[in-house]
Order: sequence, then C-alpha cells, then structure tokens
Amino acid sequence: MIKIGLIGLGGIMRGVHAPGIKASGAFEITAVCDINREALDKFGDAYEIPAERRFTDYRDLIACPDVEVVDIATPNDVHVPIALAAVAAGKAYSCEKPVALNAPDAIRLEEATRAAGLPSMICFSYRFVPAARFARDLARRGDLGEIQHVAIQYLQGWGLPDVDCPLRWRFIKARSGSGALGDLGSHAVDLVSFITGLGVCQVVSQCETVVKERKLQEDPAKVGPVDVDDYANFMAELEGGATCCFQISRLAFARGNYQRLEIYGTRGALVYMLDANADNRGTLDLCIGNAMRNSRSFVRTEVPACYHASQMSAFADILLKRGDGLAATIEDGAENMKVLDAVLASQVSGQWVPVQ
Ligand code: SOE
Repeated sequence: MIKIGLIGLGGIMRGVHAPGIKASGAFEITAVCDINREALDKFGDAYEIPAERRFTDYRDLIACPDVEVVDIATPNDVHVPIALAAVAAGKAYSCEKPVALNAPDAIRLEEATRAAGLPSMICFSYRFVPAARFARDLARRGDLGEIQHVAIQYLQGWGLPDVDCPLRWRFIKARSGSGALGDLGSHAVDLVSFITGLGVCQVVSQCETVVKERKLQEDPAKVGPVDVDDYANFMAELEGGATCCFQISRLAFARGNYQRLEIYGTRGALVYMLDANADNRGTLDLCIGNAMRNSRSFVRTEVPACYHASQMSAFADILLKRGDGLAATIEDGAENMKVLDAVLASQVSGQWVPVQ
C-alpha cells in the first residue's frame, strides 16, 4: 500500500478524494493536515489517524517518514508552495485544479517536478466520467470527421445573490486567482482538449463580477468586496482552426453541477451531458453518418462499461508506473493555466489574446 498524506480537509477532500483513495484499495492514509484544528481532529477521528500524524503545518506532514506521497486539496493559493515542498522532499503529489494562481507559478512547479523526475496528477476529475472517455475515443478515432465547432456550458447556481454564500476564499483573487473561470472554466478547458485532442490557440472573453460584495464569514453584519468573476464567457480558436464557445457561470438558476458539451464535425456530431442532479456517469447523444444527419436525429447511446474509471486509482497507477496516460499531469495543469491567463488578459484588453 502506498502511504499517502492528505492536505486540506475541506469538502472536495472529504467528499471526493478521501472516499476515492479508500475505495482504490491502493493507499494507506497515514497522515492528515489542515490549518483548522477542529476539522483536523474530526477527519482524523473518522479515518482513525493517530494524533502524532495530525498536522496543522503542511511542512510537518511532508517531513513525516510515514508519508510517501501527498494529495493536495487546499485553497488555490497554496497549491504550488505545498507541491514544491513535496517535490523538494522527493514526494509525488496529486493536486486540485486550478493548479496555481497564474501560469508562471504553474510552470515553476512543472519545471521543478520534471527536474526531480517525480510523477504528478492534477485533479481534472471529469476526465473520469465514462461518457467523456467514450466521447474522446469517438472524436479521436475520426468518427466525427474533422471537428468544426465545439460549445461547452459548465453551470452552477450557488453564486446567485439570494443564496447565502459568504465571502470565502473562492471570491478573493489573492486566494483563488479567479472565480468561476478557474473553478469551473479550468475543468471546461481541460475537458475540451481531453476529448477533442485540440489545444487552445487564442481566446477573446467577457468575464464579470455580478455580486460585487458578500457577507464576511467572521462578521455577517459586515460585507466585503468580491474581486473575481461570477461568470466567464469566452470564444476560442482551437488547433486546426476549429472554434469553441465557453459559457461558464456560478449564477445559473437551478443548475447544481451541469455540463453540456457539443462537438460538430464533418461526418458526425455528439452531445455529452453531465448533470449532478441526475447522475454522475454522464450521457452521450450521437448523430454520426448521413442517414442520421438527414433524419436530424441524435440517439442516446449506452456508454460501454470499459469506460468506467476512478481518479484516485489512476493516481495509484501513475505512481506504480502502469498509468494509461489519461489522467492529467502537471504539464496539463500548466497548459490549462496559460489558457486561463489569456482569458483574463482578454477581459482587460477586449482583444483576442494568444495562449502562450
Ligand atoms: C465548485 O462548486 C466545485 O466544487 C468545483 O470546485 C469542483 O472542481 C467541481 O468538481 C464541483 O464544483
């Protein structure tokens, strides 16, 4: 069993990472870290972590001899410092997205990881949705022909003004890097390239902060400013000249965790959908070939069981050098940040901005 230390015991770690790590059967959770002592002990009790391996400082967890690799699910601003400390200690890491506050920081981590010869995984978790993997195979083996147009929506509704959502780190640029763009747009950008195989060449964007202030967590009678986007709409030119439209928002009424991706090629089209209000396996509607085109029909298609996968099992496979190459690494994380930086630059300039 691989001895893993968990850093950042918030909702994603408690609800997604830790259960996935446990279910993989490949890891022993030997240490945990959170700056909040109450959260640390609650999680430590639930996972039976001895007191001497519960840390409030990530450096102590990384130094712990009972930790071989780390899993990072903290706020965005500490992803890179923690991962760099792991690399310096010769320990591989998996890290939540977006990997950094900006592309230069992500590139710094990419270079350090490569120089140390260490494996990594960035948690673009929707690469593990069966329907997304099936769509990837169809697109990449040419069933859709040459891709012309792509459109993706990633919508949630928890940012609406009437939802009681205090000024947490996700609304503060110095802690998050951006708002819906980094939180949801990073997934959308990665998913488009993962499925189509096409990188983003240039973008033009409109990102706005609609709810400009929110109640302070420490004193709900007071409010503080929000300095990140609530939504990010952007167009992209993809490699080979295909176009892609992104609609990313936290203000989408009634949307829990809703993704819709449409791909139109010269020989076929597909619609991938994921709606957490339905199920997390996703669905795929296909229209491939002239007969279906003439009938204008998209057919809901069963996703073969071979496409079922687990993010944390994939991390174990990477560590055991048997990975299928479908999980995102720090290279993908750095490329992702370059796109997000270009989107933010375009918001300022109002111009098309190359991704570089
Ligand atoms: C935001 O609400 C969020 O938790 C993202 O941070 C996750 O990456 C996404 O998978 C679900 O929604």
